[in-house]
Amino acid sequence: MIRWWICMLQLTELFVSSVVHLLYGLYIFSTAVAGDLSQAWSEGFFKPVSKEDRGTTTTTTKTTNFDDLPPIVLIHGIFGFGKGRLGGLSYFAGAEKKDERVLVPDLGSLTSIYDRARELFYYLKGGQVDYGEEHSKACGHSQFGRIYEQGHYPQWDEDHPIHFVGHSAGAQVVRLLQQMLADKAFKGYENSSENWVLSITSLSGAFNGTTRAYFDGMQPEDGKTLKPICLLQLCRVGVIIYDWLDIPWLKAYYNFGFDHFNMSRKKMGFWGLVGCLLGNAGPFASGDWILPDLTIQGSMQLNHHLQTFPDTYYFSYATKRTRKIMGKTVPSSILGIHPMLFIRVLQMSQWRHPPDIPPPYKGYRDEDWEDNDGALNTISMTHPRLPIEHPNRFVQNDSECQPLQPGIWYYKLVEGDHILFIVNRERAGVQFDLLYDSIFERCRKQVFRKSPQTLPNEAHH
Ligand SMILES: *[C@@H]1O[C@H](CO)[C@@H](O)[C@H](O)[C@H]1NC(C)=O
Ligand SMILES: *[C@@H]1O[C@H](CO)[C@@H](O)[C@H](O)[C@H]1NC(C)=O
Ligand SMILES: *[C@@H]1O[C@H](CO)[C@@H](O)[C@H](O)[C@H]1NC(C)=O
Ligand SMILES: CC(=O)N[C@H]1CO[C@H](CO)[C@@H](O)[C@@H]1O
Repeated sequence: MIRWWICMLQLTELFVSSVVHLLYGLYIFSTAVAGDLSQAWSEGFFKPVSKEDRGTTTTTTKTTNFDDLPPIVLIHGIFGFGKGRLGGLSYFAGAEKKDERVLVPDLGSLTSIYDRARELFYYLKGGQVDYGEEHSKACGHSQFGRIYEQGHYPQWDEDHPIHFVGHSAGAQVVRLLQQMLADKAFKGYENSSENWVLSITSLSGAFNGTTRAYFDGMQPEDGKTLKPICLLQLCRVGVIIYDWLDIPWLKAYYNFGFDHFNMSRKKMGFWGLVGCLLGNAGPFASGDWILPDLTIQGSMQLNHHLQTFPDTYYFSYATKRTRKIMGKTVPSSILGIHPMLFIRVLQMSQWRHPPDIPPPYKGYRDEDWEDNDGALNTISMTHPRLPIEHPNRFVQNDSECQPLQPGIWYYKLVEGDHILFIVNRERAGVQFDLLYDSIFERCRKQVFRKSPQTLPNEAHH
């Protein structure tokens, strides 16, 4: 009887969280469509929003006088999208307009950290995405992907380094890309080095995994496979069908990023769909998608060979929406937390690693992982701690860490949930501007390798 109740409770929870997530997804989607339609309406004719060009045409005309300025590249996280996807909607809620030279690449919304890092390189340098022979074979996808006729920053090298700002999983993408540059992992670019990256800013970065992955359906045993009935299973089926149907306008509008897996009905037919659904092929079969990279086990594996480099500047904002009341960790607010995240904040603050399976690492303690922002545990967001803790410094007041030193993760704690600083800027209010202004100002004014660049508008004086 008790078992039955627990089972019903779990199914109810699954139902509620599926509905909440689906509604939020639909809400975002319809906001994007409505935004586009109203824009088309006001322009007096319907002009389909084409993928790449939207941003590039405006930036190229703009950037001519800003050529000396290193770009600031904003990297989205899970379910994220870059400029041109979802019409005029901005993942970073328009923060990209705060500076003359900002790029917002689209790296696929559910692809693995590895695939995103490869994609990002070619987005910047130009050329056809090469996922690497070994990796592609192991994961069952094409070695070559999308072609970027024109790189967004082809001159990128050690003398023309870049600032990166990553949200959530985006922070790991940038770290992996930097390691790949150091390892000279791109064919034909044997000169690459870690110093192509001038600074990395992490916003709620997923450095050491999250216990939320287990609530959504990853098995805590291995951090790689899915539970038979869970939110992620529904998501998996939805994504496979979406990619199989391959409706061009819909995919141009929103893309999970699995094109290199050839899941379209035109390519794999009906039986291919069955094979994917049964788990014999596709990203979910080989584990080459984002969720396995977000478990504690997956992050440990990833982090194993990621370094913090001595000549790069690192800054991190860890978010938190919990507090301690009489020794218990609970959500710090009811109305302040996004409805989609509230249940998860509560659940994550109560997470207990199943006692019958070995802990993910030696010295693991549930209480370290209680504080969270509804998607990630706060402890995971401050700085990389794997396999040893990387150099770091807690910052309370921006003025106390100047001048900034490279090779150290400065981190701040911010009261906010995981999506406070993205998609919708009204929620964060004045905090939104304070945060992004300080990030952009740091990139432009405090972080240099050689001599400070002259800002174009200063040069004219
Ligand atoms: C996917 O399709 C392309 C051609 O459309 C082919 O070159 C490639 O080998 C295919 N990849 C896989 C993994 O089947
Ligand atoms: C690599 O760097 C060296 C020295 O910095 C330079 O001479 C050489 O042309 C570079 N090679 C490539 C392929 O860029
Ligand atoms: C930050 O530091 C400045 C100068 O040291 C000081 O005036 C200010 O009160 C500090 N702010 C906080 C929140 O501690
Ligand atoms: C914050 C935290 O607990 N980090 C852990 C990440 O995983 C490694 C496992 O090797 C631990 O050593 C860290 O303590």
